[in-house]
Amino acid sequence: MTKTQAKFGLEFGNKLGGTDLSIAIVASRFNGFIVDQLVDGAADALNRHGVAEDSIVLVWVPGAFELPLLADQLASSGRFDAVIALGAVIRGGTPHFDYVAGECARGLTRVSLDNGLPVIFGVLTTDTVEQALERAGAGEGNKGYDVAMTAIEMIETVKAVENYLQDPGSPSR
Ligand code: INI
Repeated sequence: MTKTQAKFGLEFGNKLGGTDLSIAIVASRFNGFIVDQLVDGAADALNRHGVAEDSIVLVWVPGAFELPLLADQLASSGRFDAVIALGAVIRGGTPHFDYVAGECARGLTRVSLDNGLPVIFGVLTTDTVEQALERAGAGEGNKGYDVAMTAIEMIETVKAVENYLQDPGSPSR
């Protein structure tokens, strides 16, 4: 995540702080040997940023196509600050790659906008298993880690803008 210098008197974003957050993760079992590593990466990021383990719920679904439905169930419950969707769609072994990957992305976007909640896209879409594994490594280069950071940032930014819009005079951003 790139940090940018503030350019204006009023700016939002770039804030990270995970305490008191409740996060739902929905993950697909298809290509589970890769998705497991994304889940580990996400757990690592959330843990390092102070999200309590008992404030994280993990739900498994069969494949990436099923992610939007469960993401919607979790998002609409009102219990979570964000939903992180994790999966791996690999073109090599997937004649219907475009349908699975496309509908998954479209569905998750809809869930986010319909519920007004950050729904974070942590679904790898690659040509090969090797490319997917490269993005699911330990430490640097783990998409699960990266999208968990995106979730924390988006929660903070949405809240800050919400507070500002409700009370533009308030100094807390
Ligand atoms: N699901 C994935 O998550 N990744 C894939 O690569 C994949 N392939 O290769 O087909 C895949 N298919 C299953 C799909 O997500 C649904 O579970 C299935 O179509 C039932 O709705």
